[in-house]
Amino acid sequence: MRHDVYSGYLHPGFRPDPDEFVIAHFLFEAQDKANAAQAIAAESSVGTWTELSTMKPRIRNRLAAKVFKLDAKAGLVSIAYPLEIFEPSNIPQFLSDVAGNIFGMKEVESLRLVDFSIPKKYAKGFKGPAIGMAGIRRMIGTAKSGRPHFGTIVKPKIGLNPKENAKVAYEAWAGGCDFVKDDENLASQRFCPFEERVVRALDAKDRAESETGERKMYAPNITAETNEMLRRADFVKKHGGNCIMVDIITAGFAALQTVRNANIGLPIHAHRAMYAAFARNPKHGIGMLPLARLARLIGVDQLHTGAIVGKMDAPKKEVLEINGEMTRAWLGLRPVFPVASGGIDPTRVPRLLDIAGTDLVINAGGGIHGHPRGTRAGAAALRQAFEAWHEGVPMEEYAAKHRELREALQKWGSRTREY
Ligand code: RUB
Repeated sequence: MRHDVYSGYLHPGFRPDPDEFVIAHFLFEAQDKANAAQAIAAESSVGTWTELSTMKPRIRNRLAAKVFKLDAKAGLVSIAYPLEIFEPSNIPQFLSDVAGNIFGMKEVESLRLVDFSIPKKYAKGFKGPAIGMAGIRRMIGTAKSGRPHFGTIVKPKIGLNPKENAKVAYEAWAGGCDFVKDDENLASQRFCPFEERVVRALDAKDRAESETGERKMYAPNITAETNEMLRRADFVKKHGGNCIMVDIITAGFAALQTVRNANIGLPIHAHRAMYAAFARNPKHGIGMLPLARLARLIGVDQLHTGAIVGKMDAPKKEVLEINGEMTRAWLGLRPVFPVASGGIDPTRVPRLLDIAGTDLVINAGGGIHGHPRGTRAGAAALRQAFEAWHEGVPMEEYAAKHRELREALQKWGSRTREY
């Protein structure tokens, strides 16, 4: 490949105005870093592998992306894209620019989108969370206490029929869960049709609410073809539901945007199944932070961001950074409630809270339904683990007077030290 084709994209002294440019930061490896950095800028804006007879100075001068920071030693490059190259309100087009062909270019050996920023006026094309963390806290009644929310994923993740599903959900709420959700691969299979599942689970929710005096949430997974998702979201709304869940990565950001833009008025719980295909390799792909920013921009209200102490790869530093970004002010969009999920059981709760604080939905599936005395006891143990932490009492000491936590410790306690 001739190198000079990619020349002219380096602008070391340039300071992009954050109100006029999209700015993306990449980590990368390449034989010739200066050339590769320019190849990235070119391919994601006006250029390609050869000179073009069709190129006009007005195009090149106005629309070319600019490499304004290059640290060849660290393999870091920052690129500024003029806002004009982005269609308002179009996330797929945003990704085709900033995170499109570039990952497969021969000039780069590996490339990872680490973070990005966008001008406020571009952000205005997106709705952001309709309810957000504060709104969800108001729904459940935890705005004052600021305690974490306790949730569960009905398990087994597939296979229960609607009646069984509702029974498990009821037990979880009755035991102390605020939140019950479907799992990512439960949609509307023959053994558990969506409509019947929702109706029965919402009946169970009403019953649990009147028995406990607490407000509860249920997030049925509406993930499907986009029109079908809208139909399912509408069904949930019409039947008095108070949340919907979308597998945001497998469904796709455009589909998520369609759901959000339909203004259903229910919080969107965002499961991130498949995100690790982009984000797990620390050298290549799209990091969870940029994915989380896109989800917030479009408008999810709760987002899986990693459990740190659980079964999934979720490095502490990265999760804390994402949770921090999701809950702080950003472009006037409501904060998103971070969800810690995957391999959580009651015995891991104090450590999780020490690390991640209380602005958290703590979700446990196996860690509740795997309790020796079943779902209700598992949910109670999860809350007891929080109470112990909240009161500053060592878990083992608290467990002496709390049977459910004691039984959880007997089953899982020895594994806690692994993390
Ligand atoms: C939870 C579970 C979820 C994970 C996904 O079940 O498997 O799908 O939350 O991971 P369990 P992440 O509690 O039995 O492990 O939240 O990191 O995306």
